Amino acid sequence: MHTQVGIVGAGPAGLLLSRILRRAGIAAVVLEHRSRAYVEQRIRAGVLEQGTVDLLRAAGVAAKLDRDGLVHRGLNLRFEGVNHRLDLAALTGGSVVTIYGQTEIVKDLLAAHDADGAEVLFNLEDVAVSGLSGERPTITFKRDGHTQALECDYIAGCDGFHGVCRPSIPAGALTCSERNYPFAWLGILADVEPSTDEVTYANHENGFALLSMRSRSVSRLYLQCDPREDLAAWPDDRIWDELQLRLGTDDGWRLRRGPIRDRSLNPMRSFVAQPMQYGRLFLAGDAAHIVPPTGAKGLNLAIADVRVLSEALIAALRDGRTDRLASYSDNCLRRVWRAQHFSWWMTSILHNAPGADRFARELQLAQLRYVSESEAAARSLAENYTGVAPV
Ligand code: FAS
Ligand code: PHB
Repeated sequence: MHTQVGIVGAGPAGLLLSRILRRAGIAAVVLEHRSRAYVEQRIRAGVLEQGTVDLLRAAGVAAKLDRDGLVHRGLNLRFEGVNHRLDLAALTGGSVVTIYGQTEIVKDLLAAHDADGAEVLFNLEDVAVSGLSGERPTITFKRDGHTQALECDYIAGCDGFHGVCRPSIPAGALTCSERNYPFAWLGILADVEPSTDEVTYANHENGFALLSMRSRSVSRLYLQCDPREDLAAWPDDRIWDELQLRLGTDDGWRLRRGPIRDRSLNPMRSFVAQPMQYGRLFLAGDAAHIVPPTGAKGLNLAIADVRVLSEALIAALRDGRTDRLASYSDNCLRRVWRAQHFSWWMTSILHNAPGADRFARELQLAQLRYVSESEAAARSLAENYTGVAPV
């Protein structure tokens, strides 16, 4: 078998890349080792930058997003018992974010593939890539017990942090940088009306908490916990009590409670592999970089990589120009590192690291007060959060 672009991974990066390439007349095949049901139900990100919304619209997969997405013009920071709203739109000359679950984006992209008759290969085993430095990189995989080979002109590694593409690059060809954080997020999805109109981040002496949402009737909340936490030790009441404590304000604000239909423990890390390419393999999304979700950047970074990679692949395969492929990694990494810094900074001012001393705590509060009182400081956060910060 042969295709122009073999795409490993049916997450948002792989599916959007496939969609854009196919609309440009480029042949692409998506290969996924999980089932379609698993991929569609994986609960992850929720905050979309305008650039992400724009690219989804341009790819013709934003009808539901435009109908159901919640446009947010601000966000809230809570600390020392007080809520501080940052007017993102006013601070950035009109930039906003849109709340729309990553699961919905994946479903919308799969529906578009269905409508086009574009096949996504699910439930594959032993996916592997080879021949990366040659003219015919190849993806091998097992399907229904039979090993098959897909020869490609190019391979896009969109297989996430735990995928096979990045590890297939010779160790000496990559420089990996990382930070592992001494805490994780316990996340819940609850069938209850969100208790704030906009995303709310809280720094409490017990730890970080976040109130987000997926619709006007579904809340998405997180609280900082130990990475080794046992979810069984967190019955519903304990989760709600701790969220109320950390998100509570001195004016008696109450958190609405409801049935929790999903809970998960998410480790926190910062990671970058550079360059994001080797031979005819190009990494996009979590396969190349991971950010702590505090800055709501992970999904947006993945989509931004796809914008650059899709344009470069189209230039090479349709127009015969390979210069943009040659500069793909350089064109991504400045944005990636800007998002890395912002995500690390948001994480450092909002989480209580185990063993943090008084000095560290006072530094956090000083930064939070500065962001809440200084227009210049607030504008910096707003520019980065909405994705309009200069890289
Ligand atoms: P993905 O990981 O989404 O997709 C990779 C795909 O490749 C998966 O379908 C996987 O099954 C497949 N794959 C892996 N190995 C394979 C193989 N060998 N062969 C074939 N297929 C293979 N970001 C935010 O902005 N906010 C959040 O709150 C947030 N929460 C997160 C919670 C969790 C648990 C995780 C892991 C990430 C979270 N993120 C969050 C980040 C997340 O949204 C990612 O940035 C986003 O999924 C990136 O998309 P992809 O790069 O497509 O990678
Ligand atoms: C979410 O809605 O899942 C979300 C919102 C903001 C974040 C991270 C996750 O920083």
